[in-house]
Amino acid sequence: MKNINKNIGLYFIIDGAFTRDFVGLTKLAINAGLKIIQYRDKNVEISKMLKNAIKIRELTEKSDTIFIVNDNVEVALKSNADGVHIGQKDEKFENVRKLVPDKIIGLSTENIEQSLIAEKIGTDYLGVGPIFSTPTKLDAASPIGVKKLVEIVKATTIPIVAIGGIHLENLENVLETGVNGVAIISAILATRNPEEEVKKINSIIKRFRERNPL
Ligand code: TZP
Ligand code: MG
Repeated sequence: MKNINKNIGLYFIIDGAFTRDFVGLTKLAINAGLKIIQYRDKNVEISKMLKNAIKIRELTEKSDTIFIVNDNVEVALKSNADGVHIGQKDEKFENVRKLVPDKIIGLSTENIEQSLIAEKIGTDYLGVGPIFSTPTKLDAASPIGVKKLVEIVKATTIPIVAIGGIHLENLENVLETGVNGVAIISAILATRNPEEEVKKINSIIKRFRERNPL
């Protein structure tokens, strides 16, 4: 099983609401050297999700790219993914840990209280946000902004991935908060050339890390 570390960089979420080219985008992610990808697919039945997850697993298996399934523990288990990402309203963390004792478990948090609890119960990483407003997740809480994100980064020690409305123009401001990674959907998938966008994002992160080593 692959382990998560603090050097996350771009955490690319391949969201079925934006694309059905899971194979092409997974290959793109692996070729770009991404540390983590997540498969998110809110509007399909479990059997379809499992089929796609298995394809993504096949491609990521022999790579260094960690593969996380959003929301669904069963799909994560059956596809042999490296981990699962759950939200505050999903299955309780303790139950998920029992089901997947050896997998990476990420938890979404929106504030400092939730983040401290998540760290205490043994979450492997946090997805904190939304940082900025985003049309991608309509039921998301209000944006917390970078100041609150800094507070959460300072108060916790586990890896943090910022999420929500992050794009090329605000990426550096988000990195400056001290987060380990940035989760991005629409700023990659709602563009004409996702490969170009991934390259641009990667080069901004690389330049930032050269000046601000972990
Ligand atoms: N959780 C909080 S905001 C969000 C999720 C899944 C959506 C992020 O998508 P985008 O397009 O990068 O803003
Ligand atoms: Mg969820």
